[in-house]
Amino acid sequence: TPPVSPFAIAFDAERLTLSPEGPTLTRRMSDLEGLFLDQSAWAESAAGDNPVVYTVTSSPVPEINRELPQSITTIFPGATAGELWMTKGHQHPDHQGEIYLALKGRGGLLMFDGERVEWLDMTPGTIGYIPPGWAHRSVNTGDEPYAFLAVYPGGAGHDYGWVLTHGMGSRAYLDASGSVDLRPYAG
Ligand code: PAN
Ligand code: ZN
Repeated sequence: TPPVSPFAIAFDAERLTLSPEGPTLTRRMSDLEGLFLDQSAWAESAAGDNPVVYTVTSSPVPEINRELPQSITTIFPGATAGELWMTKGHQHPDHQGEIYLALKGRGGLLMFDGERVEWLDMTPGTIGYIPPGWAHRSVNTGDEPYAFLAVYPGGAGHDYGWVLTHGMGSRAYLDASGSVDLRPYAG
């Protein structure tokens, strides 16, 4: 494959769109099987109105070695049996690092290396660094959509099975005062 030529992407910070734009992915509740602690609340929601939990809009940079793709994830506000809406979460098979930049709303970047858990509060302007070997999941902690830019090595790949096997170390809820309440993963 010949390398991509240099090009500019117009980013609309209000509408969170990229132009030119690559593929867009929509994750509904039914795509998040086995991830929420309360499986029956998940099943009821997935079989019911099956809401869109998040979207991922990519730039047209290919996901191959040496390229540096970007994407914008938008997580809608919500909770399933109290557990805040979130991305599936994944590990990069060869443990490549990644950079996130929060754009809109309020969120968190939950990371787990199999033993240690880290949580970064993400508000517009926060750069979250994901070091090699840390599985990562994003969470909307606010009451409006939470959006962030991700930049990652094109050959990184996405291992979703790792999270199903190892979990993410913690789960994110809100306490009575509206602060993030991280609970042991369980289940
Ligand atoms: C991000 C994520 C994106 C969606 O672009 O892929 O936020 O999360 P899941 O892939 O866990 O569903 C990234 O970390 N790319 O490597
Ligand atoms: Zn990643």
